[in-house]
Amino acid sequence: MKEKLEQIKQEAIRKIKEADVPEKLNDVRVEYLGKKGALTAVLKSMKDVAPEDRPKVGQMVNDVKSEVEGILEDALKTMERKVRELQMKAEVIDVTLPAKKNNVGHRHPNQIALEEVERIFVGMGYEVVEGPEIEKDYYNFEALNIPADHPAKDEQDTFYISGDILLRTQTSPVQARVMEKGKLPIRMISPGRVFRSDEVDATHSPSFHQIEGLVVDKHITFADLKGTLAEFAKELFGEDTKVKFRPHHFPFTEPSAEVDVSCFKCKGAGCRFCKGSGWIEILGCGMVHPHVFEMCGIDPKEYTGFAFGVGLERIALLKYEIDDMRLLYENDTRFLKQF
Ligand code: 2NM
Repeated sequence: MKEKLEQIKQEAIRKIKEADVPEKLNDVRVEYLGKKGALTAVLKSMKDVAPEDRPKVGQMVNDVKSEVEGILEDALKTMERKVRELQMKAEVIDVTLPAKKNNVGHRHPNQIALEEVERIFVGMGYEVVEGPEIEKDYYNFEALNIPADHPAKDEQDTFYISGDILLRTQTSPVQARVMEKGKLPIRMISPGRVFRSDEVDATHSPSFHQIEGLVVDKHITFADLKGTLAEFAKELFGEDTKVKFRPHHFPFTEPSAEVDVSCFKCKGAGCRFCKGSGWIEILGCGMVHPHVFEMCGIDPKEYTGFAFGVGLERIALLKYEIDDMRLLYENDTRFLKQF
């Protein structure tokens, strides 16, 4: 019996030494110490041992059992320590290595230009109001005095979603909605994305951004419009910037004008930037058409107002001297990180 126990013990120790993963140690535990294990089997076979020898043999079996258990526990601890050591080695951080370059995001040139324009008008007491990009024909055209047969309404120029639902071609529908609410006076700008069925080139895109402004109050005159836009141009392009109003036509304003600013590059002498003229066109404007007021429930005998619209991309291209609008949409970080 003694030899048999010794043999079992040596066998168990050999297998413990051979084990290279915790699972294998567990297999050894089951094989020798488990319910159906080799040592348990010896205990069960005690009935064949002479009664007077049983305490001694029982003691022997239990000694081997606890010895194997002890070796097994030690082996498991050693194995866990080794695994941990390997893990520590693998996870070691070399604090002397040079740091990875962290690319910090920043504002898109359109966003920089937008925030600049917003800052100027908010400083003059204007509210920034946004509205839906998907609009009703009514707010995009009818309420703004754009008749059904106007060329702007042509499917060639406007993206229609269904009969009377379209992608807004300007942000003035936001202003029609504000006027319709009837809270006066109004001093607002509405920046946002607009859509026109244009071919892509250096100065056109089917989707671009506009900032439109609107002031409605009693006694608002064209002089207020001129003063406001002259101040805006100075803040945006520099204190010595001059403005020039040229008569124009828009359906929603009467009278209407286009505004040029003196070229901020050559100060009006003429250069590549202003195509030699000394002037750069930046916006459209006018006095709100009485019919627009009527459509929006405002009495044009009591109230007057002015409105204007600027293209955000146009401002960004001018301010940052970019010569192709497509650069603003391609999201090439080599280009964008310059701003
Ligand atoms: C422009 C030019 C002229 C304009 C008109 C209105 C409204 F809602 F009051 F009728 N909002 N914006 C307007 C006037 C826009 O963009 C070149």
